[in-house]
Amino acid sequence: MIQLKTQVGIIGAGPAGMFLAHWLRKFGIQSVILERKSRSNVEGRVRAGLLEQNTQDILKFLGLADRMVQQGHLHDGVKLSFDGRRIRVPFGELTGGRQIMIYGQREVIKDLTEAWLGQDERLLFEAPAHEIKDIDTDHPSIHFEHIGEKGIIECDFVAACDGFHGLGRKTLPRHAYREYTTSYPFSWLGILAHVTPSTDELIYAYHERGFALHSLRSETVSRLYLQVDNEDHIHNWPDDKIWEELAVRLGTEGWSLQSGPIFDKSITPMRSFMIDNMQYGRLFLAGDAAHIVPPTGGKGMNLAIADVKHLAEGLIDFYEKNSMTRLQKYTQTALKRVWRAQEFSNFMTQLFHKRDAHGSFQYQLQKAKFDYIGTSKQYAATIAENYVGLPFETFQQ
Ligand code: FAS
Ligand code: PHB
Repeated sequence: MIQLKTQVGIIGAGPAGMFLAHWLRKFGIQSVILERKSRSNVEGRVRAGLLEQNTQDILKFLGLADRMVQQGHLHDGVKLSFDGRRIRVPFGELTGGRQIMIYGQREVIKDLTEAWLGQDERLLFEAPAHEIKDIDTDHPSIHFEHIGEKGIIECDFVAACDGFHGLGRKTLPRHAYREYTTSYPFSWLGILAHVTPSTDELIYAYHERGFALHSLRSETVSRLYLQVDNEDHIHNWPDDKIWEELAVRLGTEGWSLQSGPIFDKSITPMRSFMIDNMQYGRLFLAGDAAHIVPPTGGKGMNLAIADVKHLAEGLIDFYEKNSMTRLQKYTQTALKRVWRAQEFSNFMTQLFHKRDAHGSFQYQLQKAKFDYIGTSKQYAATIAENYVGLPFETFQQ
């Protein structure tokens, strides 16, 4: 039996778990991280790519931003297309200088994991947590298994950073929260390809054949997405068909899409999900464990990190001032941003995805919104400020 004792037991070595562990360490608070998958599995996941201004600032605050600054791509605007007409929404002039950084989630995870293990801190891979006990006492525990051996972590707090399919939300008493969920009648087919990006900024495109997004990872790797039906299958999409469809949907006058060898492709369903209570006793949820947003707004990972800021500050107050006030308000504080991100992600998803017949009433509403972004600086500013990430002060009124 592995017996560990710490201040904060963390389940999950994704963005939420790793950011929390580093933030607590910066203030001398001990934690142990349990991760059910292997290190290579976690670091190999192809997921998000867009870091909000807040996330960039937090990485710098934690002293973990060096590689992001060297290898990331700062963007000062985004391109929006509708039926082949393209406009640009600038960030800096509309948000007082805030920008996004394109730097893959897997790179962020590699940086945080390397830094954590380099400090000889405790992180057990292939160590699934099976049960969280005594969350309504001041001595909760996490029961896990690691390479065939049972284990227990005794701690003051449990942070369930274990994603949508994790243990944390399942441990909350069912009466303690209300669930909200919306599924969308489409999915995203995502690819990574060895080809120089055909754009210097992201392109979100509505087309009568469906949505497409051109993102990137480096000067030689492009990241692109296509709207597909939920029942579609990756085997229906050979590389040349993907490139052909992307070129049509992203096309605009005087522009062409470069193609290249695809080295990763997958289909991800779209959903909005959340619960209205992210804590119970000494158990706290952060990130996808408590909420899922459609990736159209590039919010998923950034929202997880925003939760961590509030949870870390609450835990620091407990250990430094013996105050539970911030922890008691954690859910209330975090949900303000979560609802804002849910609304923005839903707005971007409804605006750019094909749902009704071309020319239908729904289509005309989408086109009217798009046209308004192109003519109203005020409306464009709402898109810009939500996209780069609203400052934390916004929610402190
Ligand atoms: P994560 O799911 O990243 O991490 C949870 C961790 O907990 C996992 O490593 C899991 O193995 C571990 N775990 C679970 N149960 C456990 C247990 N019982 N014991 C121990 N460990 C356990 N967001 C964007 O912004 N843009 C995107 O383009 C985008 N694309 C995505 C594509 C896919 C396929 C998916 C699934 C998500 C995507 N997201 C995207 C959202 C994604 O980036 C999440 O928001 C982000 O990973 C959330 O981080 P965490 O909350 O840490 O959860
Ligand atoms: C990505 O680069 O993977 C990405 C960027 C913006 C999004 C979604 C995904 O909205």
